[in-house]
Amino acid sequence: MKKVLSMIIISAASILLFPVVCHAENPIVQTRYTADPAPMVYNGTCYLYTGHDEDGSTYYTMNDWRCYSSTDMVNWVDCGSPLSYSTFSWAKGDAWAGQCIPRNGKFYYYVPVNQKNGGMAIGVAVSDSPTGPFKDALGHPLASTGTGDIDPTVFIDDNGQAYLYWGNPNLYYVKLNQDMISYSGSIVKVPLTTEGFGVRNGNAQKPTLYEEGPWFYKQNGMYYMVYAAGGIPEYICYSTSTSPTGPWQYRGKIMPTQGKSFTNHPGVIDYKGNSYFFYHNGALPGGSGFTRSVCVEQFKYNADGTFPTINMTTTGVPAISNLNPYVKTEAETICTESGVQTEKCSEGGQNISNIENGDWIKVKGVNFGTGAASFNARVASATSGGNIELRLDSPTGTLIGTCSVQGTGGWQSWVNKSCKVSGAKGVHDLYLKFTGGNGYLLNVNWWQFSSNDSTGGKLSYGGDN
Ligand code: FUB
Repeated sequence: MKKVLSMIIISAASILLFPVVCHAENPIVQTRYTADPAPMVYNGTCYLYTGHDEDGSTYYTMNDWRCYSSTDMVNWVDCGSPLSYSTFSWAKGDAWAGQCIPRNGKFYYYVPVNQKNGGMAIGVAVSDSPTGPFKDALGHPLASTGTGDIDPTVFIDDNGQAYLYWGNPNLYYVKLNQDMISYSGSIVKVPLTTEGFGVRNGNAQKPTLYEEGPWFYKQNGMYYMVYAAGGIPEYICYSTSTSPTGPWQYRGKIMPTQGKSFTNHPGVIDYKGNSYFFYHNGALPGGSGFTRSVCVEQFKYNADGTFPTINMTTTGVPAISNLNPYVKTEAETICTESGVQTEKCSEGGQNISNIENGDWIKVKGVNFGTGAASFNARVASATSGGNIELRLDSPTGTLIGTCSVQGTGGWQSWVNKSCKVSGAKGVHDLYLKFTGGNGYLLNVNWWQFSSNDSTGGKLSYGGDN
């Protein structure tokens, strides 16, 4: 998706009173449409697995899943596509809402796909890495009831018993075996009672609020089932239980219907002492119910463990820590951007691509400490290149250096380029702004500053990561 400009919020009052341009940090991902967030914390990093609405989708055209990671909750690294529906030889499409979980050094990704012989079913893929690649663990579906087998959510209880819940309009569960790719007992259909899942008025077929997109977890001894509710348009409700298999008690609405997407889909985690609520809406340019985008809000549980009301914002969440510019940083580490895309890099991971004159990336909360001396970047260009302007706090902010890039003979022909930097001290939002002639200018794989102290940044950098 080549965007004209990421959402820019400029209130009339702020134009008059403060000449500050504030770029929205929700949606989290702006380089493509994403949906159905499934956050996972592993080894101190927050991974975010998402679905991927294809550009121009008019009915859930979704071919693969995407993965992003962050350690500060504002700058997200694009980890590429860990899994596609085509990984499952028995599937013909519809890479809908899934969830990944770690166990015994492996990662298990539960997803719904449309079977070649018809109907959605739950598959499971496995990998040695949270960012994949994942392989089909079975060569056939893990679970199928024949009715609405979508939106799996997985949780491992303190005693090691794992549960897989899923479904629309029904809610099913199975007890997974230790191997995470088989289950014991039969599939249980959860009774959707009004005590458990609220009351939906005027729909005899669906008398309770539960719709789809369950998110199952435990917090302070309480089991939570958070889910999309109410039909079209959806909102997010939740139920709780003292047991992993119910009975459930309906606890109310968390997020009202807001934004341009008629579906919504929750994902809830605690990370570094904060609680986060992920969801999707249609807030990117061109956004709709079929071209959605994942967002996140920070929240605090009430003292009794109930949820507050959470509203969608464009501001996003506060940073947990600052970014250290004196270590190699993947160029696809993005808070917000304008016009840039990401693609698979021949040197591993992703690189930023399709960069034209005026495009930029913002990396939030970069701590230059006592000062930066130079900037080094891994770049490639099949044309005659362009410039990377390094600016502070806005795309037109203080210029601290310009790295000039010439043609390298190919979009994946990588070379190192460096330039001198001055005037970068303390904490700033860093903008990489790209300038040059017509058409695509250059690609960037990674970048790194060096400091003007003799410790190579160790002293210069505040060290608050
Ligand atoms: O993304 C496709 C479907 O839309 C998901 O499976 C549902 O939860 C809804 O978000």
